Amino acid sequence: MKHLILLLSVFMAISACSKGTTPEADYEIINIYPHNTTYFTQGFEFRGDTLVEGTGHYENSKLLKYDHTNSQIYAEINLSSAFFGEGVTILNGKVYQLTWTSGICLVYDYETLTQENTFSYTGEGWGLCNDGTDLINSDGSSTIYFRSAADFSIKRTVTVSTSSGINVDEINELEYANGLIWANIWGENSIISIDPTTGNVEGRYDLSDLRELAINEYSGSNVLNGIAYKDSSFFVTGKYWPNIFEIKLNDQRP
Ligand SMILES: [Ca+2]
Repeated sequence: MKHLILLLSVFMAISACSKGTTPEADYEIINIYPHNTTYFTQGFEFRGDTLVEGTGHYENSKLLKYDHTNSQIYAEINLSSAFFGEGVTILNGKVYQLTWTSGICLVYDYETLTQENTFSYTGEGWGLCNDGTDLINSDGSSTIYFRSAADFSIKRTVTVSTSSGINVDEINELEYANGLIWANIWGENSIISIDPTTGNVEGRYDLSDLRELAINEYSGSNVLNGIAYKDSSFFVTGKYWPNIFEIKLNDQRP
């Protein structure tokens, strides 16, 4: 691990120099934890110190609770082979897990991961988070849906767009923190922050260097996907990545 951290320091220094007009990187690495390279990460959220992760792919979708510091698994279930797991969030003692094209949101008891209920929805399921009241999901488009936790009905939507009025689609895994929605953009290895009231993009963070680090350690590392927030840090990973990176995102507010 020490060698990896040294390598990281060199890599970050080179990266910062190469940015030229942007001397300050978009983030700072605080710590690095292991991540199982068989996990095709689709949902990523902390409850206290416990990390809840949902993974995808047919016949290999899981829901897990574990200790991110040592990968000790507290609970794990396999989804039906018919389901391709997607976003995951925890609200009021329940875990909600989307499925990609099945139109089914699975609802579990948080403590036991026993499935208790299902909700149906129209369209695809991608990312999922919550603001303490409503469930918030993406579907790969530029629309973000705010839904009732009681029945998954749509309460309102926002369209994610830049200050130039350009819609941002491919919104994937989500996290709600500091009054903003944080989202992976599928395929871009970047994170944006979104005003939940207007849908305006407030900040954009290029994390592609983290994917390079992941690939250097495991060549099968896929795209960045997975944002979790705990104790003022963001924890990010990707599909099949060998690492979870604890990072501080630099403040981009004017
Ligand atoms: Ca998340």
